[in-house]
Amino acid sequence: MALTPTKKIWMNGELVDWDKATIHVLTHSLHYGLGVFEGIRAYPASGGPAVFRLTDHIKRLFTSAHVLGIEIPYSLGELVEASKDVVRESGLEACYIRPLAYLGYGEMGLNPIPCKVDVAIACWPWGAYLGDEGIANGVRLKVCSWARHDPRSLPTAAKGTGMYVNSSLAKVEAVRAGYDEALLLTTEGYVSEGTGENLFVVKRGEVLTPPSSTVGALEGITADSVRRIIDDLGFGRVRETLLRRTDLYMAEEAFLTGTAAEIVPIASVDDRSVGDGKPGQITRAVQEQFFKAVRGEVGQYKDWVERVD
Ligand code: PPE
Repeated sequence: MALTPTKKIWMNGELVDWDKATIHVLTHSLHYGLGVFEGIRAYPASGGPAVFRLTDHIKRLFTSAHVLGIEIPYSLGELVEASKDVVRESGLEACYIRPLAYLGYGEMGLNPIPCKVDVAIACWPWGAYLGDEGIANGVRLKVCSWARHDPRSLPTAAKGTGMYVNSSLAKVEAVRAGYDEALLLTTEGYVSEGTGENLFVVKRGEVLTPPSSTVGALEGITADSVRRIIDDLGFGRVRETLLRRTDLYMAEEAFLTGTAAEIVPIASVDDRSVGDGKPGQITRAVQEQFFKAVRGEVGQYKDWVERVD
């Protein structure tokens, strides 16, 4: 998805011009993929742009770094404020925010211990990640041949940059085959997640999701919000359970959740329609409440909305 530049990018404590936010080709993370990042969205709210669960996202950035042994040379509060600065500088009402901590220039070789850690935060306008049509009518998924990387090989709990090779391989396979998104299974054949989204299924009226740590899925902040919304709307507590691909074929409803993707109904999996192939009642209700919540329009979720001004 093509980028639309904004004015400034925060780099190691300073706001630099978009075009000047460059790095050396011998930047360590570019070679070995050891870095951590976040994806966060700001939405228009009364009183200016509001960042959805900003502090929780920055907390996860620190957790990912902790898991991967990367020491971020800033505090949580500093990166929260820096993210707000970037949004404010952009003048945008709605945008996607990308904090990134990576191993910088100066060392080579696989031992990352001596490397310095650099931090950047950018933002840009980003429309519907899986398309407006996808949000409205659902996306077509394909179970791909690449298994989700095993938690014994890579710490799937961390949002690490290099781990996304797995997602990119899956995405390319699905897109080339004419689908909107890939669904990754574990090496044991259980449903894990999309390339950048968690997954929910409705079966016999009950909302189910795979247990993240078992299936190597990221613990999504959108998924966490959605679980609370589902419970509060009276659809019951979401139950964590292992799912097979056939559970999706037989589901009444299914949807994906993620910061970039937001809430996206699944119309079909492997060319089998999910339910009647149209967004279901629970999916619709969750979408509606989520899009209100992110704009600060639901009183009980106002703590999720962190205003920039
Ligand atoms: N699983 C994966 C693998 C993942 O990357 C994401 C976010 C999620 C689940 C959902 O997590 P959360 O955003 O906290 O609800 N993927 C980010 C990266 C997308 C990209 O293309 O880059 C995102 O949505 O920002």
